[in-house]
Amino acid sequence: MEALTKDFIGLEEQYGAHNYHPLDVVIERASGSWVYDVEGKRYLDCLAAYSAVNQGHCHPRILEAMVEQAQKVTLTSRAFRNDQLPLFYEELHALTGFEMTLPMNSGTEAVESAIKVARKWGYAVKGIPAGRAEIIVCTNNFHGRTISIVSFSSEDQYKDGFGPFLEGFKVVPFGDAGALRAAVTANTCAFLVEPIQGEAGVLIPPDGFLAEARAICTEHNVLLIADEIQSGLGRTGEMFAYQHEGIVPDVLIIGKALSGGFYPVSAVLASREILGVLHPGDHGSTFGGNPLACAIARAALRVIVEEGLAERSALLGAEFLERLRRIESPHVRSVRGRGLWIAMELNIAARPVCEALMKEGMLCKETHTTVIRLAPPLTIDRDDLMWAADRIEAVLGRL
Ligand code: IF1
Repeated sequence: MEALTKDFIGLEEQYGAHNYHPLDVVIERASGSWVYDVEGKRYLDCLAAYSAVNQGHCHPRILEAMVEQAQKVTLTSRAFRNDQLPLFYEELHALTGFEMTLPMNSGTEAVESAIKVARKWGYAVKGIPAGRAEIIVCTNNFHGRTISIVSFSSEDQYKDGFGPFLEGFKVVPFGDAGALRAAVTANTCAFLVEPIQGEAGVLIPPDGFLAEARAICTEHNVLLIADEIQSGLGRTGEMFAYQHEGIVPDVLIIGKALSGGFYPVSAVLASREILGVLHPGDHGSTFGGNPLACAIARAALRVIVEEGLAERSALLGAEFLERLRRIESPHVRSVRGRGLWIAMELNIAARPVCEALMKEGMLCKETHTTVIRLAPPLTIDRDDLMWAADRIEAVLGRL
């Protein structure tokens, strides 16, 4: 390891909380699909900050919007109105068809907010007895890390040492519509689901699962809440992953690429009947809906639409998947994916493979010990993508 890199890592290990185990690359700058470390070495980014930089790093149009807005006004608080928030609302409505938006910051906050809205809707509209609302979630879910969200995690580590936990959640196997149907009671207010599970390793549910979940929710007056924080905004080859099954959720949660990686921006979208349960003082956030965030998000959405990033994801993703499936290696168990969101399931530990790929100039991250998750910026060049596949083939061939 070079001296400069070592110094930065030393400081981080000494003064920072050790809640991560990052690869030992210290990034100093980035552009498009490429990042550069403090030694000046470049790497192809095949993670895209877990899909927060679908638009590519430091996209010039988003940067310009950010700088321009930062010179005008950055934060007003919601005590006053600002001129960016209404335009952000209007553009989100035009893009998604949802009637209303609740602006927040991190993805976790948006999920928390959706849970609050769903419960309140359950009492105020559905008529669930006070304090009895239930929300159904899936095994292997990942929706964030607050106490309420880890309360319904099926991953032991995410809960270990953080109790006592919140009540009111039921867990059903991901992809099992029968189990969902059986879990619904008169007190169920919502079913919260990732249309494709990210942290679980790009797990795609059986065909028809979402459509059936939609039907069950409609039949029992249960809100279908889609967490598209990672799967949304082009990643899977559609603007939103729920479009693959031709359904529309009642509540849509977005984040990550909503800012193209410039700033934490998230949102909860729903109908007037649902978001209308919130009245002044019920919920809020100092930074949520601030003019800087809104200007950035507006530019980030424009880039996704005008550069056809969902279509790019579908086309390049299909080609990449096919190329990866042609890799003949005893170490590869299976390759799955949708759009430019691909998981290679290995028969060996994935971490050393990611470390070897880093040495070859390509960055990606393991999940669940044996899975390599690939999610490059949707703006990636076709040649760079094929180069990445060659690197993976070479590294697997050497092991
Ligand atoms: C980390 C994972 C990915 C998410 C979905 C909500 C959130 C996330 C579907 C919360 C966040 C992030 C969190 C980040 C790494 C990353 C991740 F491995 F942890 F699960 F992408 F797969 N819903 N996912 O994927 O959004 O508050 O973080 O903005 O290090 O925890 P957030």
